Amino acid sequence: MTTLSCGVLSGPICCPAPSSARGVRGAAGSSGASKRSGGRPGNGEREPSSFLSASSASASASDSSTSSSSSGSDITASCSSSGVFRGRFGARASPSALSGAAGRVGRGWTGATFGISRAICPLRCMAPTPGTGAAFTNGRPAAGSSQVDLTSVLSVDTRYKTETHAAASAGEQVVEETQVLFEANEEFRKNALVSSTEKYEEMYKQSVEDPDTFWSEIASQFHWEKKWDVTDGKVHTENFDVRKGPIKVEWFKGGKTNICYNALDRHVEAGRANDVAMFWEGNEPGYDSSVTFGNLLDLVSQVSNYLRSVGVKKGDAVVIYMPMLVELPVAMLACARIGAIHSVVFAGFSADSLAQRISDCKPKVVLTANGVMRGTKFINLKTIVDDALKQAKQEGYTVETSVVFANEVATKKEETAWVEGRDIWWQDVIPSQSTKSEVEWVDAEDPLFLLYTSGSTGKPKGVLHSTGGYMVYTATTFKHAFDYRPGEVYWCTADCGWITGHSYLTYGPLLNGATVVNFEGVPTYPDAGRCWEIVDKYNVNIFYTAPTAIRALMREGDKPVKKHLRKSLRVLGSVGEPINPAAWKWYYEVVGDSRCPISDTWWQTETGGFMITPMPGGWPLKPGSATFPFFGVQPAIVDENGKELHGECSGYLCVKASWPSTFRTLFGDHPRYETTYFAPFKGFYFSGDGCHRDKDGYYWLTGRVDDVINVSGHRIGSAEVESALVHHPLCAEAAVVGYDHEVKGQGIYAFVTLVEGVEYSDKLRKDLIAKVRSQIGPFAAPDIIHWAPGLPKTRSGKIMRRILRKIAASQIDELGDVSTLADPGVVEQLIELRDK
Ligand code: 6R9
Repeated sequence: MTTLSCGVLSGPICCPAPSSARGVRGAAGSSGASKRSGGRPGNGEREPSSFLSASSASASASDSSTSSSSSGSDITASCSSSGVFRGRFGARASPSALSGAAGRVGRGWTGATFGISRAICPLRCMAPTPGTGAAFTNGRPAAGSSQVDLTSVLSVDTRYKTETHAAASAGEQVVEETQVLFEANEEFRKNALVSSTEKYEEMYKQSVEDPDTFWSEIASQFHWEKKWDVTDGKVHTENFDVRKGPIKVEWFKGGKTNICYNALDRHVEAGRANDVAMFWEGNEPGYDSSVTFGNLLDLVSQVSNYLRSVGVKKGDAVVIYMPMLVELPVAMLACARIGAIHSVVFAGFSADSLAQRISDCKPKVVLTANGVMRGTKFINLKTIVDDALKQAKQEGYTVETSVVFANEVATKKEETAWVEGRDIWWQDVIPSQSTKSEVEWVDAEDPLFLLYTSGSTGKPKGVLHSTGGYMVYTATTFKHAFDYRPGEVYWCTADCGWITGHSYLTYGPLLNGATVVNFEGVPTYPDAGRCWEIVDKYNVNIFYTAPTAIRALMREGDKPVKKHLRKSLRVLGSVGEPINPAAWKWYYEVVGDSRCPISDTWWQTETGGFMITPMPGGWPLKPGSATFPFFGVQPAIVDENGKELHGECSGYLCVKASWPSTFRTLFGDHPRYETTYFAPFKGFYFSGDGCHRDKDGYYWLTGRVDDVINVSGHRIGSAEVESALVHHPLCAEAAVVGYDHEVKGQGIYAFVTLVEGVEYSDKLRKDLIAKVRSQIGPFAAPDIIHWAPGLPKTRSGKIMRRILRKIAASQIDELGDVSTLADPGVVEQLIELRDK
């Protein structure tokens, strides 16, 4: 048996102070925020956030001075060609800032090479189409361009209809940026899975021209108890066009398989039972364990047998609210093994959020733990679950069984609140189960999991993924985007509460038989070198994290990195938000010693797997660009009228056709699935992101264009935060927007109107923040509360968020036309109150 998550917490633990208000980016923005630092979540307190929320990491030094890098680079950088970079951070990178890299190359980046990248561009029609891009200039609507006309969409959320374009126009600053290309050296390229642009081009072409053959060949490498149906040579059916009927996507229908079998049994049967499947590293250094594929299969089988014993059947939902113990992926795989649908809720969400998700999917069982330590902070998960189950009961749904993992490292069993008859200790019921568990063969189209994500309205969306296509796609993307080689150790820092933890901590790597590192803690505990200590400890070859974590670590300087060898690192990855070139360069030069390509992977909860991503060695990288589409992905950049733009352009990022892991619906709300994603631009899946394609065909994601704020890689709907704020009895109205934040990417900026006669005070500010923490979770707490006696509204009563975004960004001279406001005087008042 394995020794999992046991031991006793010892010794005093010190925690670095959280970042101060200096974390706010933007000239005037920073001063405003610093005056409001009292409004931030409690001093010295660490957020119970996932690793990806490195925002709460300690910070001292300002900008890290990136050391000029060492020799021995495997990836070489090439010299610059001027171009336009559209990044959220807009900071001008002088050519000299990047010249260290360029200087090492000794090979000029020539037009000839651009020729190659143009040739490989899957959207080969690179010549700008006159007129089509006219509405945008570098991602912004050109002067005089028409406002987006989304009024024709099928009942899309009203706010979305009116605000999409405003958000896009309020978007990123466009700056001239020197584009430096980073190219893998000969040796790396020679051994890469996709070793040349020609190979990519050839495979990409087949994947879009004949997706059925392309994906069937890959799918055949998995175990199928029964092969899928083939109709007229097709293994998939789809309708992406609301005008042609209901949106529908199916891949490998009729095929019977099991993702757990493919992720575990298949490797055990191939003689790999004793190979390590997962290294678990606890929050506290010294607490760790390793689990072989054999161990993992035993554990999963035991949990699945238990679930069966309490009546969980194929198609039933199971909610998992657990910290990053080995038991979390185990619980997911156990559900998959018996055909149950898992719904993992990030163990940083509040009781209210958990209750909402429980009431929505009505699980028979909730799997949880009594508590967890994250850094120096103890989080009492059991009381949150108790609260949530009470709330769900009041709303009419009663959970019969709550299985509680006794996490002795964090808290004592005796100190855990208990509801007799409902609660049961994990350790009392799981280890006694048989380690043999029959596999439930499910249809490729049977649901695998539900994962809630924020949208532009208050109610989170239950994104539903099915089994077969998701399995094939996550495995294939993992392999290619990280150029994975058998035997390599891979570390993804994401929590399983987010899609990254599903697709690239659990399913993708395990399907490939990779050894995964699962880390319970935070990147800066006990110090800023923790990540690199872990990299050396397990000889991590592939390291995948989020820009927010990179920025937080970068602020600590190079020393904590250089203290550790990091020789094993071969490929780095980034996910969750656009990575600004300064962070990219630091990650590349300091963390990767200028040796490791960075896969900046663009994708979403909805897409299930990588959509636009580098394939290391396949083509040169541009810092901040996710580069090119994955096999089978057909991106389209459209203008506000839904017209596809060609060549160099900016607009709304859509996808033209299905890919195997397309989400199939929103749980219990197919109409919302259609109106949110397929109605805005007819014939396309709309991602909600803005995007620029440069003259070489590289894709640059520029952030959300809807009312979703991306805080430390976590999607938070502004409506969700607003709804939490107005729950406070003294809050009359709230409007929430995002603003640039140095570490978190975006911070939450809330304009709040109090009820008549109530005095604005610091105490109230804290209470409002506390309200959001308790309603959604600490990671959604507003960074800034801006008192607003009035909000800028049109005569029809719609809040003009465009103006609020400008005020939040201190771009007062860019407010634009305010004459259509019911009361233009409100704007003046808000500007005056900015620092109050
Ligand atoms: C995987 C994940 C999705 C949103 C997405 C976009 C942003 C993710 C990105 C990126 C630029 C990248 N995003 N990866 N933006 N470059 N490499 O994060 O899923 O939580 O659903 O968020 O995150 O805005 O629309 P999810």
